[in-house]
Amino acid sequence: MTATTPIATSSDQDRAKLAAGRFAADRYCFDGARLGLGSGTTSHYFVRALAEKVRDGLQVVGVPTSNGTRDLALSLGITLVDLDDIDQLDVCIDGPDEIDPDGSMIKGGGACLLWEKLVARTSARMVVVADHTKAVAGLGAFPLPVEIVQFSWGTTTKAVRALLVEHGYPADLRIVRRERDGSPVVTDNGNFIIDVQLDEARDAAALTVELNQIPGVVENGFFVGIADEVVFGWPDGSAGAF
Ligand code: ABF
Repeated sequence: MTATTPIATSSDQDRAKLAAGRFAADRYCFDGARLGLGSGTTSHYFVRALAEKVRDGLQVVGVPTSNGTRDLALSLGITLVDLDDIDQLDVCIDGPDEIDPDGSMIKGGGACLLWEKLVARTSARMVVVADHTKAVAGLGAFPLPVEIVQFSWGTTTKAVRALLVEHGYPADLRIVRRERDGSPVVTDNGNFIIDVQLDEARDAAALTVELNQIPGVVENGFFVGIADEVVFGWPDGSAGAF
């Protein structure tokens, strides 16, 4: 029986995230599992619940999707491996910023989308862990993160805008380079993030391919056709897989 050490939660959303993370650790982690470890607070609730099982003797290895998740997993005693050293992960557990009824997502609010998509794509199953607020009828209210190289980032941003105009979005749609404390956010890969306010993302499947064809674009936050299952958590502590 896993002793569940209480994790302080402060809000309905936090309680829902905790429920989703714990549910995923119980449902998808087995002895010998090779796991993709997501980034963001919901994924980190999963990592903490997984660590309790590891302390109880569960044998797993993990591949982190960010330096932050790497540091958390190592601090909790979870064995990490390099993605290049294994042919495939059994399951990746990661969280969205938005997820629609088809399982398409916007991710990257935490600026970790590149490793997240690489790890998700190298996993036999991709399981999304989300609190109840992440479910949307259609993507786009959350700004779409696009990871771009620092060199000539303004030129790349103009090319992104031109592509979106070709797709029928307004020429003045809001695109901003993400900053924190007045400085540009730099990803774990040394790149910038621009956030694109689409409002209503009508064509995520096409854009997720076309955006990456723009010189200077490294990856985008549309995750289409990647999620296999979704675990939603609710503030009352309940959770379920769909
Ligand atoms: C990361 O976690 C990001 O892709 C996504 O933006 C974020 C979701 O964060 P949280 O679980 O904290 O809501 O995976």
